[in-house]
Amino acid sequence: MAKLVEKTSRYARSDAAFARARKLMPGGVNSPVRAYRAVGRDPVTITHGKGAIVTDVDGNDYVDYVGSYGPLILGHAPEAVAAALTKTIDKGWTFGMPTELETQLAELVIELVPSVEVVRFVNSGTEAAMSAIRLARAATGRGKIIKCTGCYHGHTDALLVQAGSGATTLGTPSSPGVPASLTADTLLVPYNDLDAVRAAMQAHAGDIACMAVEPVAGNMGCVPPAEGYLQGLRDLCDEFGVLLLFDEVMTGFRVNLGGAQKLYGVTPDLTCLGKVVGGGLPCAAYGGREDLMRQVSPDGPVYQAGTLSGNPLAMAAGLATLQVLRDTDAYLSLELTACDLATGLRTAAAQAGVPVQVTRVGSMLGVFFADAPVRNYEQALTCRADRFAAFFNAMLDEGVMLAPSAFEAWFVSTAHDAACLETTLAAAEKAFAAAGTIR
Ligand code: HOZ
Repeated sequence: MAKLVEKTSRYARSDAAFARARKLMPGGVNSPVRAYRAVGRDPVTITHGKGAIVTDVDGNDYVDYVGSYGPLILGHAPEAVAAALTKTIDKGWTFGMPTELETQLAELVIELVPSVEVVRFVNSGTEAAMSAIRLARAATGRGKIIKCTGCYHGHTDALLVQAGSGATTLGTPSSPGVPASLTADTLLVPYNDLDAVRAAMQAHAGDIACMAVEPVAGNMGCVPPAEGYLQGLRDLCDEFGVLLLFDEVMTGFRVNLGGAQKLYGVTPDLTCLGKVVGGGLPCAAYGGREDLMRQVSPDGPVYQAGTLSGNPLAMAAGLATLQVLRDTDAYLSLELTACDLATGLRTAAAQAGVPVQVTRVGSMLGVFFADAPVRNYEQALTCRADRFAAFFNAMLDEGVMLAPSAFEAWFVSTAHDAACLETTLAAAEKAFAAAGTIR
């Protein structure tokens, strides 16, 4: 189909492909932010990816920092994962019966993630967060939860309140269709604000099941925790008998082999994992203290299930990915590349005279078009989305693929090499200049 389209522009075949898709699916996509509306254009349509590069239907190559929104820490189609998938697929790919691959991945996750003593695999981060909250409520016998504005824990009803990611990008941080009764027990606090958490816990003492937080916020751009914030949350939770839930869907195996909890030395009661844990296949997990996790069905009464949960392909991809991360110097290489990228971006922005705040934790980055440091959602919202849009479009034209949102993180993979950085920073010089023309 794509080959029949006459090439009138760099994106002609993508435009044709998307016109067809738009007739068939809401916004032409299967996840809203992919529609590029926040950057004022239609998306390119991808044919394949290898290493750090994705290629579109027009044959354009891009250095990719989307990385499927986080899972692809080894880049696209890494050999170790491809080999594991090939080996597994020949044996069948779903049984609705236990396999040894599930046990192997469970063993590795439990070995690597400090808080996880027992784990349950699910299919998406949304499912993991929803299930962990249900467990927290059941275990405490309490109904209320605390979440931070701008944090995103998937699109389940009770958590889709002042949510980051696509919800913020598209201007619907709290969605219609979510009854007020389902969010009445969700208390909101600003990220990085311990006083607000204390006040909420005092005001609702004895009623709060858990405090849910992204230990590094990655869905309002990348916002690192202030020094002492995560330990402060741990202490407050202990003081008020509230469970601490780290949503490490984005940070798990990304900022450190043991996740943000290992990096910052703070152990939550429950942890959600996703993205890297499935090596790019639909897979997520929740886990934590054994006494809590044993309350999950069938060991306990807290019901949660899934036909494709723990399916062999996802388990094999996750296992192969984690083994590479464990057995190589991947995190050193990620750290060096991401550090050079962040430094280069700051330099390029300064040369263009455009104020930006470049944030970074390991291989997660944020570029805020803002004058002052960003520590929470309110501050993230002050960033110049119009300048981001100009920057994004110029980067795309220069062969660099970013998430089409000022509120998503950039992800570096082990496949990003010096040539990728050179391309990126050369593009960034032009793109910051383009952003600077927006007054
Ligand atoms: N958690 C993902 C990154 N914010 C969501 C990506 C999406 O909404 O498609």
